[in-house]
Amino acid sequence: MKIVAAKWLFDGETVQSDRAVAFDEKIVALGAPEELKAEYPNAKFFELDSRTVLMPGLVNPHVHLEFGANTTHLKFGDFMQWLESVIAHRDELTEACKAGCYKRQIDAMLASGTTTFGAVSSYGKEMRACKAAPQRVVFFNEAIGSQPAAVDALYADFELRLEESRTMASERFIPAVAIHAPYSVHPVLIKKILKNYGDLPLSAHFMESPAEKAWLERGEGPFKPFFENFLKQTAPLCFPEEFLQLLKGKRALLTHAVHADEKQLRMIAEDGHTITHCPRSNRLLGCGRMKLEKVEELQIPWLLGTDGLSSNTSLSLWDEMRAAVMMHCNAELENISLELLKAVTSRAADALDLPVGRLERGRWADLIVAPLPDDPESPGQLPLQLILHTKRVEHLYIQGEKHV
Ligand code: MCF
Ligand code: FE
Repeated sequence: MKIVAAKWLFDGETVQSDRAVAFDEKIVALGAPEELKAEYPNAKFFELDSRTVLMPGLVNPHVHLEFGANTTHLKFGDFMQWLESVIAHRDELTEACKAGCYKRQIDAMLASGTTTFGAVSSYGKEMRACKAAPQRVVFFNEAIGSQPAAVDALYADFELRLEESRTMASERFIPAVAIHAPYSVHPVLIKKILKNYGDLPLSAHFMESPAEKAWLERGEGPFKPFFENFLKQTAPLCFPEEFLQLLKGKRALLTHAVHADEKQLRMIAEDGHTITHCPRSNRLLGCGRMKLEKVEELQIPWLLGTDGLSSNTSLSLWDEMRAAVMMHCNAELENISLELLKAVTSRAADALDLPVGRLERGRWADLIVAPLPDDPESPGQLPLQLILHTKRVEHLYIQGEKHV
């Protein structure tokens, strides 16, 4: 067993000082350093530098590793133009991203302190790399396809990938389901998937762009010619509310929700879903700012995701937190900083139903130590200072094993 004592500690909810954590694979106790030393005299004792913070490892619930080769291929600024560029470069980009490319992304996440990530996968090509990752991975097998005639074939392909991921299931590799979006997945396919795999963790993109809103709510906007020309489809598959109705009874992670209106947000709140906020992706794809204040007013739990390198420049949750602080420019600084730290630790763990994200007895010892540039003047500013300055972590443990 190890005991790590810290001048500063964030337990997933609050900032504390002069505390220690005793752990092996799991956290055994959180308490005053001298008390823990006395209680576990045989444990190895470490005292951290006072200019560091001990905290739970970060949880990134939404990343697409398949598009990790993108730097300058995809067009940023407008969602439809981005989507068209994804379709044009999809094969080339996914071909360019092989084992080394997945590993680079996994290592970058590790170096920045991410101990759990949710990998959204459309083809399953990165399954092995995710299985081999040191992190805990929720592997979201994605279903996509809107043509009724293709439902059976799409389901069969989805099922193959899902079942393959199931053969790899462990404490550190959790098979899960992603429904791409309300505009791109046929309701019959959604029903079939949820009937057979409704007990697995569930994620879906929802109300991301102005184009999605115009199409789903009014059958108008730039999605109209897109669907007519590419897929001979003249009307949307379902209204946003009908999509949410299909998910009723599940606790889904809904990604983006930038253009969800009050009624839809109320449904999300009532049905117990969570919103994964991806501020940099939203900015780069021309989707705008999610109304964080409305989401908080309705008490919808919100998480923070990086999305993939198809709509971002890094997979660091610290970069994402910095962007969130800047984007939500009317939010009170100390408050949004603390909320962001909770979003990437305790709230994300709760939403994924994983026993991590809090420094609490019985949880997996997925821990990080983040450096501070100097001694903080006041604990109230510590979350903000941490967010403003952190790039890499000094130490990282997963199930008590040191990886950084
Ligand atoms: O979250 C972003 C933007 N919204 C939708 N999809 C994706 C995002 N990043 C990657 N994607 C993937 C998605 O999984 O791009 C494809 C899907 O496979 C879009 S549909 C051609
Ligand atoms: Fe995404």
